[in-house]
Amino acid sequence: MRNSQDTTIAAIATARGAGGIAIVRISGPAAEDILRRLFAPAGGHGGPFESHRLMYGRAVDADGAPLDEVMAVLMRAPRTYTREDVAEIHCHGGSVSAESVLSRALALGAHMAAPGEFTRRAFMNGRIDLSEAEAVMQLITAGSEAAARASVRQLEGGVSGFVRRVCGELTDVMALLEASTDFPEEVEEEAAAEDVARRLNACIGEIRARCDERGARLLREGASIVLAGRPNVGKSSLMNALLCQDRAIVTDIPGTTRDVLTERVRIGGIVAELSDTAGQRDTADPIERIGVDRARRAADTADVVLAVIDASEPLSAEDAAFLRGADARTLVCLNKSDLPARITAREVEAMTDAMVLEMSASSGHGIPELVAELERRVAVTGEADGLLTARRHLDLARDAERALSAAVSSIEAGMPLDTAAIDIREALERLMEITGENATEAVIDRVFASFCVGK
Ligand SMILES: Nc1nc2c(ncn2[C@@H]2O[C@H](COP(=O)(O)OP(=O)(O)OP(=O)(O)O)[C@@H](O)[C@H]2O)c(=O)[nH]1
Ligand SMILES: [Mg+2]
Repeated sequence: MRNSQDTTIAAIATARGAGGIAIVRISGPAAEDILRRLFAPAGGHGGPFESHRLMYGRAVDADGAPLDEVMAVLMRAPRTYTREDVAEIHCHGGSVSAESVLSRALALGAHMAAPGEFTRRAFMNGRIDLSEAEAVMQLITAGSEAAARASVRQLEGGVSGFVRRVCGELTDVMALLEASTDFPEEVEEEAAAEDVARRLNACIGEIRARCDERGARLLREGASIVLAGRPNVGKSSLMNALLCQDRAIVTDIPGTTRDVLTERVRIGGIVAELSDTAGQRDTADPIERIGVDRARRAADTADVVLAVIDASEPLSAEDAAFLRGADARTLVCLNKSDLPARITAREVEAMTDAMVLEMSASSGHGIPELVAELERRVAVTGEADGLLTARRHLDLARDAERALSAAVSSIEAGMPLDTAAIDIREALERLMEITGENATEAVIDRVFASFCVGK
């Protein structure tokens, strides 16, 4: 990695393609000098640029010929994204203008920025910690409102605050342990051990409360909801009703759907993948059989399985088998409530612990209730308290939790207190890796490698 003290970097910060404006960003000690040489403010005043003030003028090439009509701003350190001098040139969108301004900045001595290098400089210069830097990228790639909210909270120090608090407590505990090993005559060992174990258990509790693996996965990847049931019960019709569009083919021929058909929907502030599947039945048709297998696999890994039953027909052996296989993920959809009923919700409820909802894909009756129940099931609880959402953070927090549990066990087994100290130090190191205080260059490289250029 270049030494960020001496080099100046530049990149196009906006997405490629046609758009209203494109922004070239420059950061480093030469930012002001480069801006002066490639930007001519309207009115041609020769004085120093005022910091943090947007100026109108032209970007010019080496001969002073105009490249584009632009807005430019110089932001002097330290009140900037990187804590270095930063210049931004707002060009017209599309690829040509920003590319030519960027080329000019590079010709004037800037280096092309590596992916995430601006944010890396913000981290290196101590403006943000590693978890906050990661939040920037999570926010850019968030697929739902809930994921974006969690990223903003992390960006505002939600994760860092939690790490700092637990590390502070563990550092205090370490001091207590050191006192009891250094001055054994002054510390009552048994009372100290009890106090340490109690405080470590409190830290373990706090870490566990942040590690909701399911919630984190739902935020990162969204929930998967699978429509399943025997042929012709109305799975594809319900898919279309939930998507509010005519997506899946619906016919009165059993076995219409052959493959798994997946669409993204927004439910309860998170993104969900809703899948329609082939009707479950024994079949000699090899293509349909593959579809039936795929349907089973999709249902096996889903967060919510919508087990669809046709209420206008007597319960079949396949329906009964389906109800027997119901688990906590299952929601029974008793469809075709607009037709005369051959099965009632009460009869189905008697056969399963799963919730049963009556509905009609044709008339829309019961669909809002189905959506509300789906929202309830895929909603992420605890996010307001700063759930850890990044895989890296969860793994480190789990390692820390394991080390602390080992410390508590050794104290409870009556081992000397300095044995526990080794585990507590291990936990401290893992936690500090989350915020980057104790992260190796390799870890930092890995984090920033996933960034886009210009951020
Ligand atoms: N009256 C009524 N008919 C429905 C309802 N839902 C679906 N149907 C009809 O039932 C038939 C089968 O619907 P589909 O949605 O194709 O059923 P499916 O479960 O996807 O069937 P496969 O793809 O064969 O497994 C069609 O003729 C639909 O119009 C409903 O709520 N009420
Ligand atoms: Mg279908």
